[in-house]
Amino acid sequence: MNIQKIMSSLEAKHPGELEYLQAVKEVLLSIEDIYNQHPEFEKVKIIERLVEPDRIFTFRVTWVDDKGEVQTNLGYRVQFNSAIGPYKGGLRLHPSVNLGIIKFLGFEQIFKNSLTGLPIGGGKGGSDFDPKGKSDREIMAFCQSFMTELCKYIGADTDVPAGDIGTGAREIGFMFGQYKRIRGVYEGVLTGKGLSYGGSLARTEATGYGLLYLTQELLKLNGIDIAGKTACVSGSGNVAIYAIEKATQLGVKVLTCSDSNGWVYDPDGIDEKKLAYIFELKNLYRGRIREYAEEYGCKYVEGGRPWGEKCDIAMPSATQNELDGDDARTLLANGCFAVSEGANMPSTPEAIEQFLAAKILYAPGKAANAGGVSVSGLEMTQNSMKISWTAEEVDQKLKQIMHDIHEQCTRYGKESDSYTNYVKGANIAGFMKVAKSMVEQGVL
Ligand code: NDP
Ligand code: 2IT
Repeated sequence: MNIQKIMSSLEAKHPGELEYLQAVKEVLLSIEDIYNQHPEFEKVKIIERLVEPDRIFTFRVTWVDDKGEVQTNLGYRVQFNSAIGPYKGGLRLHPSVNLGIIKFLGFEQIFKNSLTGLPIGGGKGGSDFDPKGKSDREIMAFCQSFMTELCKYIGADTDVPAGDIGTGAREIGFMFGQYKRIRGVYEGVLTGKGLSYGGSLARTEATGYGLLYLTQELLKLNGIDIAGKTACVSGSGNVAIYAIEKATQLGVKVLTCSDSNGWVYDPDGIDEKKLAYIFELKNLYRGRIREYAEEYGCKYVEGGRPWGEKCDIAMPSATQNELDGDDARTLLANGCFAVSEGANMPSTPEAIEQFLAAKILYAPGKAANAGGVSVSGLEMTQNSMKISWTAEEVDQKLKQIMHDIHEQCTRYGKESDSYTNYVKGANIAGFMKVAKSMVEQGVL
């Protein structure tokens, strides 16, 4: 594999799609050796086919705001790869959304979904719509308009979207209603649905809980008990909230969380009661994390990220490239020995280099945050079978999946000095299954 040649060709074809190019390069560097040992992959040009999505839909989303003004946003759905199952991946609603971001997320999703062991391919979508400050009616108007176009391309056995940044239970509900209304079918076309209309128990908690299950495995393998450790978390959304909840249940003291305006440091730890406050603040009042610091009298820092605080474990759970080389050096200097990623691609390539060079325990998002899409896969199964499992059953299956993901990472990521490179492990394990399926299905 000539990585330089492939990357230059992609850079020429897709200039400016920086996050997508970053995600592709990381995977290629990880799989290079194993790819070169499999001439059957090169023979049918697996890499050249894998890095380009099967298809991309971009569309206009027009809706009317509360002042009666017409607003127009851009909508996207990238169907990246369906070698092992229907396209599957979330919908991001954030003003920063562009094609490069949706493509990076869709590309990552291929390998993550493969790692789960479930039959789901890779896709992603979203819009540059900003849900902040919008009324419920405006959110509904946007979601209905978005789905009016999206419904042409998705279906329970073809492409199954879900939540991501800015898309939670409220948005999924509005979108599901509109899909049903237009297509006239009641099917599991979205996951993360409400419990009264086909959602799975434990899906809301799944990404955060799964993150902790994987982190626990990481530490256990090295003979470290997670109880009694300190952690810094970024974000205060779906992933961060349930990561903090499970961490606290496991005896970890979580010192920080954040939003796009700033971060809080609570030396006493964010306990269940304080977490309930954050949940209401974020999901009911849609307020700012600054209010937590006012409520509990602790430190609030406007702007920036919490990586300067001393902790044992860092769990970036907000967005991509939120932890850079300098942050990584600071974390390491402060004794941080484990980083597990709740967000997708939160660490920059330079930060990852630092973690791997220091040989700390580092679990990339593809492995660490796969719990969300795993329970989405289980939601699809329950919808197909027209049954619902108990929360305990789903949680048990989630634990098993995270355990298996960890095992696959160690299988493919163990280096000669017995250090486990989870980046390599996750990328290779995810890639092998997809590549083999593509070979067996012929040149398409
Ligand atoms: P939410 O919208 O629920 O929460 C996102 C959190 O991150 C908010 O606190 C938000 O702050 C903050 N944030 C978002 N964008 C930025 C930014 N550009 N700069 C600083 N802070 C930011 O999203 P999720 O919790 O669902 O997603 C968080 C991450 O986890 C994303 O990377 C997502 O792709 C990933 N992920 C999500 C899964 C899921 O099931 N939901 C599954 C696997 C991964 P504010 O409110 O101020 O915008
Ligand atoms: O990044 C992710 O894995 C998600 N946003 C969840 C995707 C899903 O289909 O549940």
